[in-house]
Amino acid sequence: MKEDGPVPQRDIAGLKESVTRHGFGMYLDAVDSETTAAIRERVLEQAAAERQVNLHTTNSAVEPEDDINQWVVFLPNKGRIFRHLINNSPCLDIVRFILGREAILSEFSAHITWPGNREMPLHIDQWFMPHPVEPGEDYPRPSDITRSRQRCGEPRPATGPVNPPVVCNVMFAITDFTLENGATRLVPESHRSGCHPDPAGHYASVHAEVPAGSFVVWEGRTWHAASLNTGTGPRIGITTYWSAPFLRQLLNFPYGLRPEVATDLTDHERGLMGFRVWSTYGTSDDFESEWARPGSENTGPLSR
Ligand SMILES: O=C(O)CCC(=O)C(=O)O
Repeated sequence: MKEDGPVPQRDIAGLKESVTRHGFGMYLDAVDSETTAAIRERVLEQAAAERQVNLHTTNSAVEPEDDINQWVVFLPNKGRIFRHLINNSPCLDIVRFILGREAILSEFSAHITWPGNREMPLHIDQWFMPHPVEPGEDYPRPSDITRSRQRCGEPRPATGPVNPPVVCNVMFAITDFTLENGATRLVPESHRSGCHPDPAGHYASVHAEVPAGSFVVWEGRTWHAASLNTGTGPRIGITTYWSAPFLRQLLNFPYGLRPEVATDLTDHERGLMGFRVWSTYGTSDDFESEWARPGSENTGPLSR
């Protein structure tokens, strides 16, 4: 189904308007063609090698039927070239517009939709948020919330309060995104509905058709999914998924980065990846330190 939605653009003010109004937007020429080609080559090489040694990641942890789409996860460990994307100014600008200045990177992985894939169900990324309640009304226990037991409804603006976004996703198109190859589809204005799509429902959506080097950005409440790849080649999107600094990161960068990568990061990148203490949260020893530090540097048992 088709629906009116935003158009791809080069204007960051227009992009902000689009995200506010529709819940998503598309930004052209974010990455130059040479860098995009080098990133594409590295992703495809890594994806093939991971498949060959059976270390590849599919979506089957959350979608048991979907074993064709492939994720190349934890990109900073798999090539320095990927770090261009988290230093991309329009990306950081729109992330901070949506989440504020202290947003952190939560995931950084490539999603490859291969021809013959399964349809990904529409979903929202902040599925873990408890819904707003009336004073005195019982509330969802936050640690009991699951991806599948959710309040579903129509993608119309709610009549009462809804949660604000606490995450957002900037997905870089590393190949062209087309109707045929699995471009992300999104439901305009669903971010204001305060509910989740019904897995059995059919909703009007827009395919984010953009050339390689662009990005698609959606905020955490917007209904979206990768679509079917009926073409002949892979569609590659790199997701830089960002969150409020009080949320647990989807990828645990401070723990999972290879040591040679962690030491090569700039302070700016370390801050983005969650090494910086936020208002005492994320501290690893000393409440007054600005940075989390490895256990080897922390105080152990002392005696006088
Ligand atoms: O690959 C895509 O187009 C969308 C991926 C997605 O839905 C997600 O990362 O939440």
